[in-house]
Amino acid sequence: MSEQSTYTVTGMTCGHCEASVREEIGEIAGVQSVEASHETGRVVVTSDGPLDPAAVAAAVEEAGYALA
Ligand SMILES: [Cu+2]
Repeated sequence: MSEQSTYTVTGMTCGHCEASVREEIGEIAGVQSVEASHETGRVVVTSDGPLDPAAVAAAVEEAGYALA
């Protein structure tokens, strides 16, 4: 069973930003895939179970952005 969560990330302006966010969130245990759009700021994370919101926030910050 996989679970999907949607986040809003501020500060992404191009495909490189999207890739940074995808890479950092992708390192969280249990994450299967990450979609990110700089146009909408939406980040959709598919994982094999519930994610720790603090871990997601930390990963986004590590990439240089912030959760809205
Ligand atoms: Cu960018």
